[in-house]
Amino acid sequence: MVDVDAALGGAGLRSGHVREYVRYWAGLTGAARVEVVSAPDDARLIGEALAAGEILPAGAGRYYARSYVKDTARSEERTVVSTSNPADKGVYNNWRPADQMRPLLEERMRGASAGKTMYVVPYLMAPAGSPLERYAAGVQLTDCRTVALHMIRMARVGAHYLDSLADQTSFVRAVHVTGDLDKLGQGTPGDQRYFVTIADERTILHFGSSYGGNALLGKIAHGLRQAAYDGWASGEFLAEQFMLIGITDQLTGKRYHICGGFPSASGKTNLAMMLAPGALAGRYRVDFYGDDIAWLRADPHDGKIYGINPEFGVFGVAKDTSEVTNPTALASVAPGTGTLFTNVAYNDDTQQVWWEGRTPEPPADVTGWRDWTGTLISERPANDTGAAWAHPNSRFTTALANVPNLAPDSGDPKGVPVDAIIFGGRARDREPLIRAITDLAEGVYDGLTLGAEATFAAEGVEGLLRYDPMSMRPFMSYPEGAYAAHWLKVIGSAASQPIFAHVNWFQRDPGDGHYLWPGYRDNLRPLLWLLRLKAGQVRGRQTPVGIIPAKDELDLDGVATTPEDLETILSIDTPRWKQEMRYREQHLEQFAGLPEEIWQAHRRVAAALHDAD
Ligand code: OXD
Ligand code: MN
Repeated sequence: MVDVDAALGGAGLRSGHVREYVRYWAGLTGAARVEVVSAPDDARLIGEALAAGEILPAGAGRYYARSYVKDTARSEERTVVSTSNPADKGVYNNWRPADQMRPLLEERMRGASAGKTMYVVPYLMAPAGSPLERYAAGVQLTDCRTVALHMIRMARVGAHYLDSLADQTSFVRAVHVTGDLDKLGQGTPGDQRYFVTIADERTILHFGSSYGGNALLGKIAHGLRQAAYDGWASGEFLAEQFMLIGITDQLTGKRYHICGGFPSASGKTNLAMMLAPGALAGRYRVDFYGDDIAWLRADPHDGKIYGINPEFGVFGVAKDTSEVTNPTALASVAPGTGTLFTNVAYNDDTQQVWWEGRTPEPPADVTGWRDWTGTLISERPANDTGAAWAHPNSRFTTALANVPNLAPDSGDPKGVPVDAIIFGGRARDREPLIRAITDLAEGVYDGLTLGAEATFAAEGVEGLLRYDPMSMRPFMSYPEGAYAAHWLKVIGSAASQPIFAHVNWFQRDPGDGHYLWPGYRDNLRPLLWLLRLKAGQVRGRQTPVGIIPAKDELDLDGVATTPEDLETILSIDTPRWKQEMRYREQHLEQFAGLPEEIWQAHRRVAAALHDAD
């Protein structure tokens, strides 16, 4: 039996509650050793992981890892939210009783770390001193060293974060056991994996993966699922899969902050890391706060909504990241940043990495290049030459401090006041470039009906989006009706409320399919319009689905667009919207206890569309 007290005491982890927790799981999983991890251990752990062949060098101060081939993405089907209260079952949270799931996970985890080290990773998902600090502390136990290395990049990691807690019991117990990846039947009817958040016990039990969102428990399981539940149970805050940016008008000195949710593949990270377009760069600066999670609370003193990014790093999708789409991301993973790449292509000889979209064509000389599975490109089977070199969900993991335009006040424990909340999904028609919503219930309604084009035709219904409420569908931890009510309560309690907007950078010409808006840096322009609208400097044009910019209100200096394309993205396709309203009704009807304000918002929009004829 491992001497847990000696290991924890030696590392300065004094809390009796933490010791009891570690003792229990070290015993159950049968770990051979226990080791506490703090951020300064990074260099040593990197050295050990290199020596063990778990990671490879990817140029100066960067590293590369391949995951097990059947362990490459977050698994939604195997993810469960548990509590002791059946009323917590929602449409999306895959609720199961805690008294059923805990024994099941304990059975899977029993003895499963035999012979391995259990890394004890004390962490904080918020800047220290945050008003939400009591919801931010956690201790992840993991039997995988690369997971510990990722956690050091993605969370504030150190024993002192736990020992300084006002309430020593208030930490999330986050247990990660990899299991024998070869024998878990991933994706088959006999799948052994389970990723469970027992939300009312603030306990996370993940078994059967050492990859990303399944294994870095501070991020999604704690930062989103558990925090959303805590925010609701305490009535204090919202935890959302949102990016958060700052915009500074260097002429007036005013600073603005915008957060917002985008379903996957709708450009959230690119937007979060956006720079001002050349023609506007002299006046506006865009600062980065976070690309994936924001916690929002109303401040009782000044009546504003404050947002914080609880994370410490970026776990970004590598595919399609280039000088054109996201130069900021490339700078953030430059040599010397300590970046960990996962499942991209790797060159044994040069230690370079590459992924689809990094450059228009893969390296011409394939010498030394291996794909993400480790197969030499030169030795790929003849029928396999067209397969991607990098996995589509390959990633880079880098600390926020490496992002060149990280906001100077990103570590402010209070967070930053939020001026606007935006939603946006990839939609080829109907959704204009931007429509602003000034009514709270209509804004929340818009978030609840957020969707993006499904990647495959959904049951043949043309125009049907895959709805992804607030971009939280995979992370919902409590019922949707209560979720909507909590949104109305938290934002409604602020004396000065953010403006809402829905954006879409992805409208296409129905004829030749070209994008009607250039996107990327130019996306700053509609956001500036939104801030001007909020300040009463422009009036826009009221439509049944919100206020859209009058053409002369958008600053288009230097934008490559045509008057025809602009006309389309600044107009409302009423027949398509009427069709959409029927789908929305079906979507919302699934949610028990949806507040009457949301239904009223839906009926108001439907009536306005009706009257628009
Ligand atoms: C996700 C992520 O899965 O951020 O959404 O990694
Ligand atoms: Mn995400």
